[in-house]
Amino acid sequence: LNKILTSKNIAVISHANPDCDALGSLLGVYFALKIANLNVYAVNVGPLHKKFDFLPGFELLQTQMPADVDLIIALDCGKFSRLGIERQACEIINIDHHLSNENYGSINVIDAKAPSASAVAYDFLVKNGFAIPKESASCFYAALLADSGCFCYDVVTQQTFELAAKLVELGANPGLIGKGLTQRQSIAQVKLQAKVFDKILFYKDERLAAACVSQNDFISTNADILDADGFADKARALNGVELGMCLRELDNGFIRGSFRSKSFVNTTIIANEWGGGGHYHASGFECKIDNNFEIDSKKIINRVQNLFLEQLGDTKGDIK
Ligand SMILES: [Mn+2]
Repeated sequence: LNKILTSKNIAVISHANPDCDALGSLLGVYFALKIANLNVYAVNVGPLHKKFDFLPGFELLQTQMPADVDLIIALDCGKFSRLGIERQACEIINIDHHLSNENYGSINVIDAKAPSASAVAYDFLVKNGFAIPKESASCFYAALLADSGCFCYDVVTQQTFELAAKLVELGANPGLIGKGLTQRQSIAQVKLQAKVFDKILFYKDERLAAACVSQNDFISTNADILDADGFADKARALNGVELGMCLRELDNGFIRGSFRSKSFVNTTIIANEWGGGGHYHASGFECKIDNNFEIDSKKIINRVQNLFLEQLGDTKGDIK
């Protein structure tokens, strides 16, 4: 606490390619420190997708780290390198819920059982006597809603709803935030989805579903890379599918892979294969393209099938 109160300029930051938990946790902490009269910057290296502009304070986000910062508070980020910034001389408070967190902070506040980084951040602020303004409550609620899969994941407990209720009491509007998060698709995104799911691939008795999105798919539907966010979730949502995956061809010669499992597959083990990471039910990686997207996708999917089977072996008789 002293570190926070004695710092002149604090940067609150979260991982590159931020999701709703990253930005919601970041902005929630930002507003709580702001009303405590601290000098604070909201920083994320981006890219910042406008679909998150329903979050209070979205317009305050800056993509460059200011030079005069003497404390960094990192949120929802398991690895220092994912913050996308240079090593700083100043101290870091690392607030997160990734099991794989590398404890890169001078203070590490990690709760791998928490449904969202915002839940950890909320506890941290309250324990240290900070007031939670309405804007923080809204941002924390949005982050909680997103990272709990709209309260559908196994991490959701009675405490999750108690936290949600508390955030609503503090001023979060569930209807507004829920619609902001789930009912603002662009037509380009829907067209991209139609195109990609028209050619979705199934393996292992249709328990593994793979959606592949090439640069050509993005261009022909006028969609951008972030419009494919959520495709792995949609693949997993299919009846009978245990593991949903999405491979995207980025415009810089890389592939981004995302994995989502329904119950027994530990997706962290799978993403680790390509140097990625994440959570039990959600993980991802990026790797350089060797040949071309089609050939590399096939290779990755083949490897995933084997990793899937290895985990299936551990749970024999457990699944349908
Ligand atoms: Mn998170």
